[in-house]
Amino acid sequence: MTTNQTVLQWINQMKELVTPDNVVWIDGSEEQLESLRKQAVASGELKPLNQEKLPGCYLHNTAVNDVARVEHRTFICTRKQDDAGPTNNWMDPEEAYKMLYDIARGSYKGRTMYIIPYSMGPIGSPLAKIGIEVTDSIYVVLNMAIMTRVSSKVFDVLGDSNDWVRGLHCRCDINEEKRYICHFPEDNTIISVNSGYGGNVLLGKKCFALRIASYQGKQEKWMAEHMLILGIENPQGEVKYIAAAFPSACGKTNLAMLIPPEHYLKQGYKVWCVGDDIAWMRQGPDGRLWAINPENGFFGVAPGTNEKSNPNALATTRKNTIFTNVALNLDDNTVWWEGLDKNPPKNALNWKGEKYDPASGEKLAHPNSRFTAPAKNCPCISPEFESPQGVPISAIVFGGRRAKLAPLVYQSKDWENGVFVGSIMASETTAAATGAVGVVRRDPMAMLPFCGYHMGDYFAHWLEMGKMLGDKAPKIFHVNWFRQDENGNFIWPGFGENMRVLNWIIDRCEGKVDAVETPIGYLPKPEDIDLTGLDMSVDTLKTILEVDKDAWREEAEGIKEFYTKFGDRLPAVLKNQLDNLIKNLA
Ligand code: GTP
Ligand code: SPV
Ligand code: MN
Repeated sequence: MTTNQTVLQWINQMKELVTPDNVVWIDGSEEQLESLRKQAVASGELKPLNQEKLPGCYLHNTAVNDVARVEHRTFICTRKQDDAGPTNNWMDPEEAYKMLYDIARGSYKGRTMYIIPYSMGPIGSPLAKIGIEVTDSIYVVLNMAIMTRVSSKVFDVLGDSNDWVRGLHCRCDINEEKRYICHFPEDNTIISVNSGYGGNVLLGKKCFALRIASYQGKQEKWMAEHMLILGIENPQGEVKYIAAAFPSACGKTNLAMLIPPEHYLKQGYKVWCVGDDIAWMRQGPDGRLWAINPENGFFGVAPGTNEKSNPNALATTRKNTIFTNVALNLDDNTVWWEGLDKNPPKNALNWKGEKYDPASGEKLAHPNSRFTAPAKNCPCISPEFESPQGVPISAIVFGGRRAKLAPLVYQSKDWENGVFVGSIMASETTAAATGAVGVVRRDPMAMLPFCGYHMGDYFAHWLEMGKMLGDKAPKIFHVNWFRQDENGNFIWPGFGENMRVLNWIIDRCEGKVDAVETPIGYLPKPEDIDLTGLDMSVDTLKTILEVDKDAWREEAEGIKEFYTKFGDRLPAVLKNQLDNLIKNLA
């Protein structure tokens, strides 16, 4: 398939290491994928679903101990420990290679090695990059074929170049004690062993498109971010693009596929989805920041997805989709998850594949159950989705899951202040990673688990990008859809209604609306958030548009403590921003 020596040599080295019985090069053709689906069905790795209601759809169950990303077993292996920074687990590259090779050695015995050439981004786009993943899992091949552009054509683009990312995945025996997700940013390599869960094994996604790519972006002056990209078309047909970073399971897929409220639709507003999880952004020839979505599909959270919350996502999953760890309705061979509708199937298998006992009170689907669906299935996929130059970004939005404190929306004062706002982001943890759920933690730019180098240097890179972009830099905002009342109910209706906030953001970018200056940034005047058709009083809205100075002073103490982690690699600009915030709150 290729004569590229750097590829062939590495493949040979991997073959000698893992000693497969067979080797199959994946060319991305439908025939080849179809024959793999058949094999996976025969082995029980995939269950075919009701082909009338869900054509081309399958169900997969992971091992019970293997249902989410494992941050404590994820490593950045740089020669100098300090280059991985205080927020990453680190291992010496030599030691890591030795340990991983010991685990991987001979592990493909009796199995097939699949070699997957793929492009992150439209094949040949100046913003795209190439990877090759070697795996012994058909599930991984089939998911990669949805999530990335898998094709022998990537070798035409690659030519003789050595500029591609190596990825070795070995299922081994899914032993948690020997599970490692290791990144070697200094040699473009990823090794993942003993897992079969998406974020740990679809190596194009978090491992390459964020951890390795963030490091590449620092060297090459571009940005790899955990961001959705959406376009808002106004009634005049003009489209403005927003990139938004929220931590895992905090609403990126939902916002990216938003359907505007009725009265916006009537006026002619539309929202287009460019991406739901990752953005690669570079300064364009016109000086603005341009973004592509490097992925080709959605690996979305199933629970909570329904006809009301996200009809576009639901429609996207109605064909050619792989469901992972949802429940199987045995009556009609379809899938179900919490929040799909109010009628859980009585005759069903739960996400572990066990007969469901409705009296047990247990969940049918895993909270981190997911769908893998092709982007082109999405009813609102942007006409610019395949555009090699990407889309120009007008606004960058940070957001977290905060029951208290963070207001519905505010705008930073300028780029430097915006970088500060991103760097102090905090959010309640979710089921997307193993560990406690609902604990507030600092998650700068939603990149805490995904930055492939020292986060102090990452902040400095953001500041550099701002200097480079100058007055063409996007405006930076912060949102919080998750404020709760005393009874634990969400105050803001969220989902499609978030359009009302996006509209204020776009109006701010265009200088069309005023704002109130506060110590943390510019907040909307309550009357400037359109509440038409919404059962919400201005007084209620006001409660989520407040800056509680006492609470923020306490927050500032937490930020100060967090910042000490970065030592002298914390840019002075951010230290000054924090001092300023404290002064403004006094
Ligand atoms: P990853 O794929 O893990 O990166 O997640 P994500 O950021 O794409 O999150 P997603 O859109 O899948 O949403 C995760 C959960 O948050 C789902 O259960 C949603 O129902 C819920 N959610 C999303 N948007 C909103 C919102 O505006 N308000 C409320 N209350 N919940 C929301
Ligand atoms: C996330 O956890 O942010 C995801 C899912 O998007 S995973 O691919 O598992 O990382
Ligand atoms: Mn994500």
